[in-house]
Amino acid sequence: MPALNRRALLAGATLPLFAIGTRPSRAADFSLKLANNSPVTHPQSVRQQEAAARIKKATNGAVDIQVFPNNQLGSDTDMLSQLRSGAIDLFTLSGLILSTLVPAASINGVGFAFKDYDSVWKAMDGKLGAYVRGEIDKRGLVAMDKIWDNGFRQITSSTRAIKGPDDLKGFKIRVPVSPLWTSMFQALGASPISINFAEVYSALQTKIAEGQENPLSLIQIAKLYEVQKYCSMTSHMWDGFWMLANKRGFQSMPPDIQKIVATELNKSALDERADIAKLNDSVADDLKSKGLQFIEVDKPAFRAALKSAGFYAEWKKKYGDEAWGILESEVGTLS
Ligand code: X2X
Repeated sequence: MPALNRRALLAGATLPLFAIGTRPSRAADFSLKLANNSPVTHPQSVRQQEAAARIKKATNGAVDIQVFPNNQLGSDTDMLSQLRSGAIDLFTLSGLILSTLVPAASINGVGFAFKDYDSVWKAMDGKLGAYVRGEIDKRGLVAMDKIWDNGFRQITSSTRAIKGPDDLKGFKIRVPVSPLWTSMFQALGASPISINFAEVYSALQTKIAEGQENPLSLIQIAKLYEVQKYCSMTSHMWDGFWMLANKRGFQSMPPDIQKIVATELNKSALDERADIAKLNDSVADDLKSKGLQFIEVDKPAFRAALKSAGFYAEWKKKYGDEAWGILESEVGTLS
């Protein structure tokens, strides 16, 4: 924690509630719940635990964050409602799913917008991210500055090898609950089914869905390879998790405390990005050794199929000229 904050806190003069360092251990002034949808061993969950520990220390116990990973508090849809009502204080959620409340938040998921991680972080830590956070703010939530990495998404299947867009015809693919995802896979001719992540493994196991799409790191950590046979390297979109706070709750804490919480959460987001980058070096080999068959695809063919189905034109209209202009200023012309 920055020395300045600590001194300000220790002074206690402006923050009588936080007579930090002058009292024996006692219940925290702020007990917060932080929830996510990722397995306990996912870097997201691990780094959130670390942030909670640092925040507790830096506030001398005034802020006690309990982390509930792995959908312990419900599906993404449930947890978003709980965040809005204040039953959950902090929640990491894919921007694409958040778009059910904040339409602009799915914009980073537009098909094939990003070519690599450099362009992702430049946009999300830059103008595009700032624009989306501004939209989130209008809906009573606070998004921390640094978005957490989920990753570039790849399509897996238990039934057929997807090599090009034609192979997606009628393919029963699970997608997260988000209009952009449904629209994109409909444009590709597939039959998308919206299912929260909490139910994905069983939906694949029972073949309610033939396939799904997720970053390799999650395919590994959530053991989806156990119920899937093929993995097509489409990298059709990049997806990340915004660290969201209930604004009323967050702003009920003194500004110095808010700053500590935000700083430490943002630091852990950067740690988590590095973890995923490291995982990305080895995860494909590991998945191959577990029996997943990898397929290299003709990416431009998927993009051309989206274009000819009118996908880009439709979403440009939905997001509006301002948002689309910011996206294109970061990644180049899309339509
Ligand atoms: O639901 C998914 O597939 C996941 C875990 O990638 C998201 O949170 C979007």
